[in-house]
Amino acid sequence: MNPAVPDRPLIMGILNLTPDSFSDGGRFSDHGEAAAHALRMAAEGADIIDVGGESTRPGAARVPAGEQLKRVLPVIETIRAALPARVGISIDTTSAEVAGRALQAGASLINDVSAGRDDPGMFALARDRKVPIVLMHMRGVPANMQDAPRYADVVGEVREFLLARAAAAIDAGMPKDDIIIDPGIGFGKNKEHNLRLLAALDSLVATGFTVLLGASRKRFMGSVCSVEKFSDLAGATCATTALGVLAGVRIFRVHDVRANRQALDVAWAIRNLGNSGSE
Ligand code: HH2
Repeated sequence: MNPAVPDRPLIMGILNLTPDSFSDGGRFSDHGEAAAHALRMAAEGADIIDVGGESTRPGAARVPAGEQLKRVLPVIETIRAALPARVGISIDTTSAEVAGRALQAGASLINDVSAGRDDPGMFALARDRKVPIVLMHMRGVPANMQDAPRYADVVGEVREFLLARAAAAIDAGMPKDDIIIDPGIGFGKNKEHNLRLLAALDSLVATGFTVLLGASRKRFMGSVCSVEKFSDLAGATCATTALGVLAGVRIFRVHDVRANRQALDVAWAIRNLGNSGSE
């Protein structure tokens, strides 16, 4: 199945190979531990494992391609050999060099939080290797993105940005079906911006592109629920997954796979009810 045009919603389990990710930093810096976590997420119902070697938390510093490769390549090779064939691997990077080597090692999807703006070679790589790419909205860069972000119309501006980046990918020769768009929850947005985007997911779905949602354990939900520990936000994340399924979102990037799989399956069953009454 092409993850860019799935026939049902998918769970993407997060595997952060970074010492400083904001909710699970440092947990999986050992390769064996990381591989075991990937297998556990697959057993809990992940359809894709998203492997990243660079944190994008607010204020995070850039990680050179060589260091990202040292972190991600051995793990991708190990998990590709061990994961069931139905489970895909995506590479979370804005570097075409890292993405290219990750594809060689067994990844089959590129997750680019810069939407192809960091590296001019990214669209050509995805086109030539015939793999789907996630294009995410971000205002600013991780180092400064949370410095009082402002929008006149957050939903409209995010949608226009994503359509422009999708058009750039298509101009570079990518097929429409290989493009996935993502509102970039938490990337240069305050709590109200994030909530407005979650309330308007259907307007992104209406663009006709497959939509990915990455709300998992994000800081604004901690403030909504008065929860301080990121790892206590599985329930909050499940609420966004259920809403997203009903709005037509097709990929959910999450830390807590088992809980979100349940939220997804129940919401999907509800979405698929016919209009034929109560029998
Ligand atoms: N969020 C994060 C990282 N990558 N990719 C997409 N497509 N969408 C997202 O919302 C997204 C993403 C940040 O979350 P996390 O992986 O928990 O933290 P970190 O970037 O610190 O590793």
